[in-house]
Amino acid sequence: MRVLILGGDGYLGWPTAMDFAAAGHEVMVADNYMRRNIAEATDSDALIGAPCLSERAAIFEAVGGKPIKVRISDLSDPEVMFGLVREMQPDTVVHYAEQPSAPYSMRGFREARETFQNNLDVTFNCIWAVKEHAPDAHIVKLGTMGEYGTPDIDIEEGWIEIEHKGRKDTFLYPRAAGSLYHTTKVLDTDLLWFYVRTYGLRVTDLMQGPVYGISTDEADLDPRLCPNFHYDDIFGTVVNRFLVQAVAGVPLTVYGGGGQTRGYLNLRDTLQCVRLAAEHPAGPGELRIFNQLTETFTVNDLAERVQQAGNQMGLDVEIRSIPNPRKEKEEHYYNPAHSGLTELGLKPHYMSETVLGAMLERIIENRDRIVSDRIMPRVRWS
Ligand code: USQ
Repeated sequence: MRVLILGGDGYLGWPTAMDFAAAGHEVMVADNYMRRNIAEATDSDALIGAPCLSERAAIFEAVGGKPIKVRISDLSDPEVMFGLVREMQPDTVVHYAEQPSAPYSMRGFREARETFQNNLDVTFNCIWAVKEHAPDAHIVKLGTMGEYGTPDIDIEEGWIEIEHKGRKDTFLYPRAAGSLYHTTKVLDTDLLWFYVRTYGLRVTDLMQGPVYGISTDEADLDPRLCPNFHYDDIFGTVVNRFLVQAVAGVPLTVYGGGGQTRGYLNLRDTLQCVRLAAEHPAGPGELRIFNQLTETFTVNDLAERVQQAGNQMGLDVEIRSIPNPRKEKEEHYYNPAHSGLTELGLKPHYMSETVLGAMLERIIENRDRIVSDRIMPRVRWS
């Protein structure tokens, strides 16, 4: 397949590009370095520095033997997006090109507006570029489990049948996101659904939980191919943060009561899910939605697992609840369906002590680069 990856410099975008290329697909990545720029502006640089995209592509070609084409350009500009799709004629467009941080989107008006404009503009341009120039292409869009929020009923895979006054119909599952960032993904889903049902586009929307991990088959070929591993309060996801805190000797930052439950997955499983979705595309006029997670944990469960893995390696890991900077339920029901990707062939890599131990080893190798000031939350929801 010809695969165009929007947001190919990100924590998920770059490993995804290498995974598709290694599997023999023709890959082009596009990115405007928004995450790098925000990381620099907010003093949130990743633990291990990643070379620029063209350097990473050259390193990957040298050690992995597969080319990845690179475009540094702003996909919120319709001319750029249209030009890329017209020129490449992709079979699949993987869309990651969004500002992905919930805390950044809640920092203030400028950051909220930047998140809102970028995320919606890129999705809108992607839809129109495909509709005009490659209408058979399959869009694989990264959504988030956070679109659903934490309702007091089971979470279905995207859709729900509702019976009302004796009649039934199927609707998008109700959404109630907990940050402006997550809300932009709700709006993306609605936009995609409108264009799918009106123009017969083919779309898979992946509702993904927080991802953890640092290792993939291709990233392990050379340390310079490592994904952007963040531990700061802006871009770091909770498991990655806890592991760095364990190494830095900082008590694990459980926000509030720690009963917040989410569906987690290993970075390796993100790659599997996206490729499975791409290699088994949605049909014309179909908005297919998968819940992309493999296990659910409370924040307290995660802290205990990291503590255990750390203790096994001789680290003295403390857990400490701190006031929750976010507005979210700290005790709630959580039961999301997630069978769709398993039915397509997903083989999960679960969060074992071995997996956490291997991540800790990698972090210990880079412990001199940890900046403790990036760890405590700097953004409050109110
Ligand atoms: N949390 C802590 N302590 C920390 C960091 C986080 O207790 O030091 C808690 C949060 O309050 C939250 C949970 O851990 O309840 C998950 O937080 P997170 O920062 O790992 O995840 P989140 O901000 O929701 O966002 C991340 C990605 C985002 C993706 C989302 C999936 O950054 O791009 O969409 O995970 S989900 O959470 O299912 O919406």
